[in-house]
Order: sequence, then C-alpha cells, then structure tokens
Amino acid sequence: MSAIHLDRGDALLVIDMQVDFLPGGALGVAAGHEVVAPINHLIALYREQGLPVVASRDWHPQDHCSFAAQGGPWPPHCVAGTPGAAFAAELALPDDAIVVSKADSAGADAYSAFNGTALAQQLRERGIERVTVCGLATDYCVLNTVTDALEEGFDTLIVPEAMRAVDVDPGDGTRALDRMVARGAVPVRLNAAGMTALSVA
Ligand code: VGL
Ligand code: ZN
Repeated sequence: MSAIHLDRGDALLVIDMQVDFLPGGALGVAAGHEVVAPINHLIALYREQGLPVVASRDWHPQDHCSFAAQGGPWPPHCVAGTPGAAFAAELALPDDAIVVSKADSAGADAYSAFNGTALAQQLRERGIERVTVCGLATDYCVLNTVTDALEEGFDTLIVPEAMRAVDVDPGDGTRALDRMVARGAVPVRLNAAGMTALSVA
C-alpha cells in the first residue's frame, strides 16, 4: 500500500456537508455524521501544507425543480440561506475555504460541484492537478463530482470512509464507488500519517 504524497497541485473537495444531509435533516443520509471526523482529519492534512480546501453546497431556491411539490424526487432541502443549508456545525472548515454553491436556479438540478459553477477554472487558476473528494452523498453529488473531475482532466482520489450514500436502492453507494473506480478514481484510506492508496491504479 503506497503512501500518497501531497504537493502543491493538490486540493481537497468537501461535498455538501450540510445540515439537511445529516441525520435529522430534511434529506438526512444514514450515518452521515460519521464522516465529519475523517473529513476534519483531511482538512487538517491539506491546511498543514497550505493546500486549498473547497466546500460545495446544494443551494436551492424554495421552488426548486428537484422538490416533490414541483414533481421532483426529493423533499425540500438545502434552501439557500436556511439553517438546513448551512454547513455542519462540527465541520472544521477553514476561514479561507473556497465555497461553491450549486443548483441555485429553480429550473435545473446539478449534483456535480462542477456543473454550472466556476470550479474547474478556480482549480486551474491555482495550479491544481489532483483533487481528493469526500462528503455526501456517495451515490449523487459525490459520484457526479468525481465523474466530472475526471472528465475535466483532474487526477482524482476518493476517500470511501469519508462518504456515505443515500441508498434509495440498497447497494447504490457500493455501485457508485465501483463506477468511480472504473472511471479512474483512486480510493485511499486515512491513517495517522496521511493517506494510503487502497488499490494501485
Ligand atoms: C444531493 C440529493 C439531492 C447530494 C443533493 O448532495 O448528494 N442528493 N440533492
Ligand atoms: Zn439537492
């Protein structure tokens, strides 16, 4: 198992760690709170080296097309500016985290943090070549963000212990991880010293 060495081309992407996606929230992901500690560990690793931390957030208008009242699949969640849309209180986001708001117009949904945002450009401006992705939910916003990161040409590490799935159908999360790996994402695990590759790409 080879150690991952972070360098100046690395950035961390923390996906949708919002109150509504944690247990008790409007679209609570089972055991979602369990990822707070590993994500805080990741944030500390990146900040120690002065590397950028990006935090995406679902940022919907109250009549968003993904909500059931508009015929969409989800209960209302992450309405911009409401307490449910806030980042989890226990999340140790640095003051200079780059916040990316997505799916913020009524007529379109966007699971990927790259979809309809300037994220790819913001990363390239900083010389980022590799991203590490963690957060919620494995089978929606994480999956789509990872797919787009690879398509945009970023090497992509994923941290399974720092993600949880909605699992509308049992196994969705596992299948999403398989798809990310099939597309070229490299799964890593955390240890006291940093990160280790789980499999050789
Ligand atoms: C998400 C469902 C609806 C996510 C966002 O962040 O994974 N899932 N909106
Ligand atoms: Zn949403």
